[in-house]
Amino acid sequence: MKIFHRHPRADSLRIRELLIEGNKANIVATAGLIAFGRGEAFDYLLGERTIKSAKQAIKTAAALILVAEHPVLSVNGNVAVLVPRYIAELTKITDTKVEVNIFYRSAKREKIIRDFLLKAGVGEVLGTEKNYQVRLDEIQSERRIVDKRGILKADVVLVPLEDGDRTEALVKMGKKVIAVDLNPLSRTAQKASVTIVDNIVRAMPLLIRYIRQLRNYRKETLKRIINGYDNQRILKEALVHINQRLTLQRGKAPLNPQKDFFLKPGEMRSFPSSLAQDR
Ligand code: PTJ
Repeated sequence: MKIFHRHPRADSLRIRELLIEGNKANIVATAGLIAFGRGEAFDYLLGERTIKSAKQAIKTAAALILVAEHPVLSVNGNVAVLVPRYIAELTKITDTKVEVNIFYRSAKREKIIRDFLLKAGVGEVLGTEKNYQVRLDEIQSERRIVDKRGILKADVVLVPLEDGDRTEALVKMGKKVIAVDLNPLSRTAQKASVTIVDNIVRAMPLLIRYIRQLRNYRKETLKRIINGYDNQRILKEALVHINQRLTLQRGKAPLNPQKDFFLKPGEMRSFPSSLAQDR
């Protein structure tokens, strides 16, 4: 599909196209298209930009990756198609290992994602070789199968577009978990050690920039950044930001959503009341 660059939703349309193409290539799960719909709605509320609190989370994530002994980036279908070049760059400028770990798991899809990442310039992709796979009892979903050389021994795990169960389990195992999730209310966002409330397509390039900036800093300085970070405050700031944007919109809204859209149980109306008055 041709996307006009001046279209007000051009970025969003481009992401949709990438995901649709990725779905046709069996990289993105069908549910991955729905997952982006949810993310997109939150991005709209955030104003489709990296807010100040997200920048602070990204800076802390950069510091965490730099002080880590075994940092690992867990890649699913959506993440693979949206930011392949930045995944490759992250592995070049840090010791981060890349592991394919998917929710809608099939050996065939894992290998397709691995090959896609290798083609994008990632040197080594973990997670697909049976002899290195182990099962984590702490996790219920198919994501429990992890690589001995990767997530199992990681001290810092970056988990973009994640489900809550695994984040909680990884934190319980003593790992620092960095989540990227546009929904500040999701269980992943609430449970992670550092939550980047931003679109992965904006967060990854900025993470790379912060890593380049911080990599010559002394470890003590990086640790100070990490120790001064408060994830609950960052989440609250994202919610305050959304709330302020919604409050500013009030008064401009043509309909009163409380009055017009929330029906009582059993009530069925074909038209919102304010429209019905005009008929
Ligand atoms: O490739 P698989 O099989 O591992 O499946 C991947 C999906 C994404 C389908 C799977 O992890 C899933 O079902 O995720 P959820 O539970 O829908 O959660 C996805 C979260 O990511 C939601 O909270 C969305 O708001 C958020 N999200 C979606 N797109 C983006 C995003 N966050 C940041 N950037 C995005 N582009």
